[in-house]
Amino acid sequence: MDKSKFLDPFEKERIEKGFGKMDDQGEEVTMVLGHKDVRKCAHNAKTYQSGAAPGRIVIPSEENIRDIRQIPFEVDPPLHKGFRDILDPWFKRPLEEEYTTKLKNQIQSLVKEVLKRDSLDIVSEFALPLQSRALTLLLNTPYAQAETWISWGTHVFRSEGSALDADKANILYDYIDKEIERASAAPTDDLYSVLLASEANGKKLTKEEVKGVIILTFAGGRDTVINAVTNSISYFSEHPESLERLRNEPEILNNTIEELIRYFSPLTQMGRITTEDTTVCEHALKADSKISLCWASANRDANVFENANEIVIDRKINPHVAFGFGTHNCLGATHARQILKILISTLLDEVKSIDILDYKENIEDLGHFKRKVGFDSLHVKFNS
Ligand code: HEM
Ligand code: EMZ
Repeated sequence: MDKSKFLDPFEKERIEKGFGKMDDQGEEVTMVLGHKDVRKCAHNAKTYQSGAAPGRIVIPSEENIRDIRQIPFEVDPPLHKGFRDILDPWFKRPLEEEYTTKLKNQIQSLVKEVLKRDSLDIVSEFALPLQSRALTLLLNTPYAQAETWISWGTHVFRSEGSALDADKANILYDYIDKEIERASAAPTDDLYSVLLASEANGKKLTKEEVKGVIILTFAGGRDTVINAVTNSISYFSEHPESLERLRNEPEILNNTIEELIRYFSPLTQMGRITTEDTTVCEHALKADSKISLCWASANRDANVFENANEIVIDRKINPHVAFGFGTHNCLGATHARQILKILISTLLDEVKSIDILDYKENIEDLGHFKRKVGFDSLHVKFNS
């Protein structure tokens, strides 16, 4: 009963100091661990900026594998808002009925297909195809494109055994360049075409900027969604009583989804660069230092969450920061929430129980801290 247990490695430092330290390829990172401090720093884009060199705020830093700025993720206010104004309405489309119906069809047919199997790997044979197929709806591109994306594996910049993989990143960049040329020559109603025709901050988006947005939809929405789906399956396989309760009390489903996202926190942390000498948790930092906003730690802060290390499926007040906080809050959150909502509803209808047959944990190595973030593989059998 412990496969869906995700321990909090940050507790001691969070309580004793409020911050932790890690090394990222030779650069020291000060990790902000408490809920209040994380929100405070996320709110202060002036002192803690996102728009440093492309790739620098990601941990591990992606400076060596890309020089294209991801938009709006690596853009600071006030320009950031110009991009969000065009992106926000597009990323709310998952609430539309037509979108929901298509997503439901995709997920229901996937679940029906795997119900017939004696064993399957949730990561590569369920969560990855689910994520890739759903992304065709978010980008409004042909369904068949998902096959190409599935062939890239669970992370577009990383391959098993090597943290960052420039060759792999180039496959994605070449693909996106071709798609941008295609949309530019013959526009459709996909996200590429819409962005190519859009203005932000009084200027038409360049192809480079469109590329920066699209890279982010592939990179940011990939392992996060895969981990959220896989970890949720691990939880329900060990907690059939929660499936039963949700069948009887469907009104708590939204609370359950927020709680699973809080508990699993699929994106552990994100960096910022200090623009001036400053103090974080009474710790002095020079300008141009790297801090991280550790969402996963903030989400276990006992000052904010009662029984923080338990999954409380009907948790009422849940100000988690798993989707970030403030300016850069997750643009894909509506899509991710819809995926989980439809997935869990489908499990309630179709699945009685899930047996875990075999698994390999995915442990993030943050130097002093080791954090389980998901699974490299999770073999299960669904029982109808
Ligand atoms: C931003 C988490 C799914 C696209 C963020 C941030 C977090 C996050 C913590 C804040 C980063 C920061 O402050 O620097 C997650 C989690 C997901 C998820 C936990 C799934 C459970 C997605 C999906 C997409 C997406 C599906 C799109 C395909 C973005 C974008 C931003 C962002 C574009 C940047 C927003 C901005 O800078 O204004 N996400 N994400 N995310 N996410 Fe997600
Ligand atoms: C970046 C990041 C976005 C980064 C909101 O998070 O997600 C990471 O998985 C990617 O590696 O490039 O997109």
